[in-house]
Amino acid sequence: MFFLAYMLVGCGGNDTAPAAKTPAASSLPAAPSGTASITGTVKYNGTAPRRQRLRLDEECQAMHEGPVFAENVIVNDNGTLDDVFVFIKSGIEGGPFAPPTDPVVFDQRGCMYHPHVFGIQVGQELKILNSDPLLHNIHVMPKTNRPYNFGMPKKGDERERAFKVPEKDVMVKIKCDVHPWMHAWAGVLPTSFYSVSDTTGAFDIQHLPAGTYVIEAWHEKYGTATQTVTVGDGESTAIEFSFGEGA
Ligand SMILES: [Cu+2]
Repeated sequence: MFFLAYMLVGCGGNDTAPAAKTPAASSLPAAPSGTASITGTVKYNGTAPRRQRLRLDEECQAMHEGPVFAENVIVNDNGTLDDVFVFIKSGIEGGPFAPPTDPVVFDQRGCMYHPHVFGIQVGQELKILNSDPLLHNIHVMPKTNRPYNFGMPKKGDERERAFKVPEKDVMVKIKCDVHPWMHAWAGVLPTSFYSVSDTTGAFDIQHLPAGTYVIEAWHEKYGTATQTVTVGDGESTAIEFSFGEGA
């Protein structure tokens, strides 16, 4: 395993290192910022698929009162889609930019990942928690950054990591090698101009400079869709994405 990791680095793969706490990180220029915003909704077309019940093992199921359902497709009560990652695909030049000082918290609780889909800026701390009294294994599978994999055996375990460079395909799968139903997705970007659709299908990308942007929406099952949006200072432009059977 160590040899493989060495080979990946040796072949020019980019490292995924512990969170940077060096002065160098704060000397980076601030990310572009403005008063424009892009908001909207992700609609679901068609008949909402029934959520699949997960077959947790006994130890994990014991932490839940009732059945636990898959999070790969969640159609909200209002006919929208939850957990769609919406981000600025192009239109912001330059970088790297100073990452936010707040970490992104990623928890393992009830043998599920929380959140299921999240965004993180390059260089931003990813704080990984284990809230369960059992062993989980964090297996992070980027394509541009270096993959890694470690166990977190106890409740209260905490580890910090960061992505060093933007991911070519943005989305990084994270899974647990102990519990096959556990997986999550991180969108790794050069800026924090992203949003994840919520339980009403809404997303909201704030503090943009005026400009023309390609916005991409990504869903775990239904793939991607893009739109080009021009937004001016102080303006908020609403857009809509559609996924599903009839999209
Ligand atoms: Cu696990």
